[in-house]
Amino acid sequence: TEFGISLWELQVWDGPEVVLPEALDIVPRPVSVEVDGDADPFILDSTSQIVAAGDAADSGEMLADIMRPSTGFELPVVDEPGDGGDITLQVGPEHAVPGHTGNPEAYTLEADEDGITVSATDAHGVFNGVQTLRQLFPSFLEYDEVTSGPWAVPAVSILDAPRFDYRGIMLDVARSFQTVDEVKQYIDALVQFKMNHLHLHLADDQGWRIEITNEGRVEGDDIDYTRLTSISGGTAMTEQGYNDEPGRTGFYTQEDYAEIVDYAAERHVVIVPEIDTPGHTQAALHAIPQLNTEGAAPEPDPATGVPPSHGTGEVGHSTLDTRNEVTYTFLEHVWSQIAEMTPGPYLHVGGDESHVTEEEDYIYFMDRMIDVVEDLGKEPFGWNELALADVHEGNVIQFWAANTAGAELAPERVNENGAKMIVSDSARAYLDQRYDGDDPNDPNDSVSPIGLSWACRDNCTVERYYDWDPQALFPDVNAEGFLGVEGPLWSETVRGIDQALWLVLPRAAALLEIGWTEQDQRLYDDFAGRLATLGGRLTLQDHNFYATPEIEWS
Ligand code: TNX
Repeated sequence: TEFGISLWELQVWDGPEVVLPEALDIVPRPVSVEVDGDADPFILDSTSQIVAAGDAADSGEMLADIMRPSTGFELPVVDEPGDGGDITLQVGPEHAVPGHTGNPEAYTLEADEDGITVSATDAHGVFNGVQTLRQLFPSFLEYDEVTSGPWAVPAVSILDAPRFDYRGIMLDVARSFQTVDEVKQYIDALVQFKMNHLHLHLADDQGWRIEITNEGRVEGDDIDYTRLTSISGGTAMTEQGYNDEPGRTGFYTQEDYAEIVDYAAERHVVIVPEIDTPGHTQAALHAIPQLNTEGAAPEPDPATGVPPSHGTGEVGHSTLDTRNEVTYTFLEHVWSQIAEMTPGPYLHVGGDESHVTEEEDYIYFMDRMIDVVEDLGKEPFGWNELALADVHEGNVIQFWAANTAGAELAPERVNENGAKMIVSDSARAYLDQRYDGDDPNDPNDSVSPIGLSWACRDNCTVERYYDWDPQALFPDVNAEGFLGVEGPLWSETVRGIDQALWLVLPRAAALLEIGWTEQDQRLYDDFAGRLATLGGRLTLQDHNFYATPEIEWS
């Protein structure tokens, strides 16, 4: 053309390059970050105090616990300001965050030479602000031995609030067990990226991980519930793919579970317990003879003519007998004990891949389970197959794969029945997938000796896991129908916390940013830049992660 540019170039030019403002190295990216480059930084010193009264006190103590070992400073947590440079955490109705009033997770953070102040209307907001503040200090803040400073924080003004109320990560302890301490480490590693729900997959074909006692059995119920863990607490996944170690066995006593719930709650994390039903129930059927009615007998494997055995990776062969009252006696007892131990609002009834349950039986079962859970004062939660049932307002549908039962009905259930949607698209949010390579039996095919590959084949990179919009997947679903996002870690190939964290990080950080940061504030290159310094932090915290070559770790 006369301007010297070809038409082709005109067509591919799609507007000015979008550049996001500086966000320091904070993950997830806050709503707004204003750095005052001319002002002097805040410098923590040996006289500094943490001022945190009332509802801010717990976050103050937690921050002090992180900072004392590395700084060597005393850092007393006090009610009133002292003389040195202070970190002030404050909670009160007068600290409503402009534009986000009423959101208990919103906070502001102001730092200058004279001090740092984190303010919010709720303890959860201050806790979130503290997670941000950790990332403003040098990485060695996270180390457990005294290191020299200076412990400087740039002069900055931050205002922040989440996009979604639910930002979850799942841990499958059924296929392979994780101890209480390992679950705590998982929580520690993920709360710094503002995870606020931990979904525990407590029962599946391969194992049952939560103690249920016989206390409170209804009349006529002769089931010995202790067998669930005395028998199926001792089973687990057999080896799979390159991971030829069998899964780890074990279970949580009710005290263990309470310890996890409390540890999570102190960090503003809600536990979402799942007992997967009516399929994925070999472990329950194995332990409880009464459940093995004629209607629960597994179909023989068409290839071999024998029923599929316990402990293999095969799913979809088991079902509870949906037309026998013993099933409901059993589940009402199990759920009433779990409800009692679970302060959070949700009980996850599973519902995925019930391939040997007739559809009408499945619907009958789920309609009843919705009532069971609601009668316990809790909100039913299920994989997208749950959408086949007549879900009620507020029930939660967890979308996982488009070509599965219920997936097509889910948008209608949200718009018409008032159900809520959690997006866990397997092709972009499944944390059990190998980072690359799709042959699980060939270690040379992939950097990932562990992990499955069915959901995103040989491209499950950080970029792919970051660069999508959960709402865009469902353009017809009302915005208020989206509760949030969750990244599940299935454990067929995972053994122990180091392997779990290796698959989860850094992809969970990508997913948690999707849950926190508005879509128009998210660009992969910008995220990759902020993520770069977090590898060092994770190392100093002793949390394993995959140092993917996609990121220029600094
Ligand atoms: C499908 S996702 C399952 C799980 C497996 C997972 C492995 C879902 C609701 N069901 O039972 O562990 O694939 O990626």
